[in-house]
Amino acid sequence: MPANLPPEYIQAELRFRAAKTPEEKLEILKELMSLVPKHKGTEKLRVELKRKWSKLQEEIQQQQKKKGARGPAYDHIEREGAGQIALVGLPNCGKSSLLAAVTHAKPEIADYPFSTFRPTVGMMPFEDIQIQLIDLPPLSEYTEPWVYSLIRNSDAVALLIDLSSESVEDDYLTALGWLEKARIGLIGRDAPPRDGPGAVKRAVVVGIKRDADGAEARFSQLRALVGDEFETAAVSTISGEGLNEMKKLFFRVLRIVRVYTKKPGQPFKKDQPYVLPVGSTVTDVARAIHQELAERFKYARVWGSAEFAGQRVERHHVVQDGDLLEFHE
Ligand SMILES: Nc1nc2c(ncn2[C@@H]2O[C@H](COP(=O)(O)OP(=O)(O)O)[C@@H](O)[C@H]2O)c(=O)[nH]1
Ligand SMILES: [Mg+2]
Repeated sequence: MPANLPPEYIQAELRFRAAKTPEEKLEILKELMSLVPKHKGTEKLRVELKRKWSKLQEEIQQQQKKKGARGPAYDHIEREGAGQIALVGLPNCGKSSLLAAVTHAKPEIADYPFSTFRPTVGMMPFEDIQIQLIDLPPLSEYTEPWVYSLIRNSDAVALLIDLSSESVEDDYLTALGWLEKARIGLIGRDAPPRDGPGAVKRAVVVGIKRDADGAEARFSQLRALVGDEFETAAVSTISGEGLNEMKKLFFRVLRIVRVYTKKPGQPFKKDQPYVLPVGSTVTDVARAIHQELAERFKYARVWGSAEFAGQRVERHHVVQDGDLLEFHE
């Protein structure tokens, strides 16, 4: 064994030997992999660890097949709030820091890769709604299938690119490459809907660590590469710059509208919106309140998207974000 391994590695190695289940071993192995310094002298060791990693993966999969198990419990995360966005990116790009910056969640943040083993969920307040964010382990050759399941099940993806990296363009293409391998395609907010093969997710691209030296030029490079395909924002989780703009993009990529309702004769009060997909009609809003109302109402008055405030509109009128509706039965 090379002599220059950090003491944490030796400690983890001891725990690895003592671990009983392959799942336990796998967790510790990931730690070991993150603790090995990357240089020529550790090359053999890193190959050896990767080999062990594949073997353990296989072992776990075999076991699960026998048990008929469907994989870990976090294959699916219950949707909460107005929509669910998966934070996706290469190791160490700042996913966990971003979650911590805009929600109350406390994910583990570290300056070494593979610090996130499990999904962590946080609710991001945006104006009068909450958007659910999922922090995930990074995209890499070690990414476990459940990570991709969570991405597929999300409403949209935020692809995070580290602006302190010397290779933003490569990083971007590498990240897309991993997703593609898992049969996940990304499209922009306004792209026409597209069918698989595999899953197709709406996405935004977020350049992170914009406070780093040279980040501005790298963000320009990234934007040139992304073109019109995705909306982009540049943020720093340290200074907080760009976070507000990013939140707006997150809201936009979910393609939702907020609609407020009131009873005839009641005063305006903008709170507790109904959240519906873009393209929803007045009838869809009524249905969100009550199926019976959807059948029963004769017309609605709309403040916002109608030509005149309080204009009477028919059932198929498409509502816009921020509309206020009054149903008449
Ligand atoms: N300069 C700078 N560093 C950041 C920023 N966000 C995260 N980092 C650092 O990047 C490293 C990786 O962060 P982490 O959130 O654990 O990344 P993850 O592996 O993608 O979850 C840590 O050392 C963070 O302190 C940022 O906006 N600016
Ligand atoms: Mg992390």
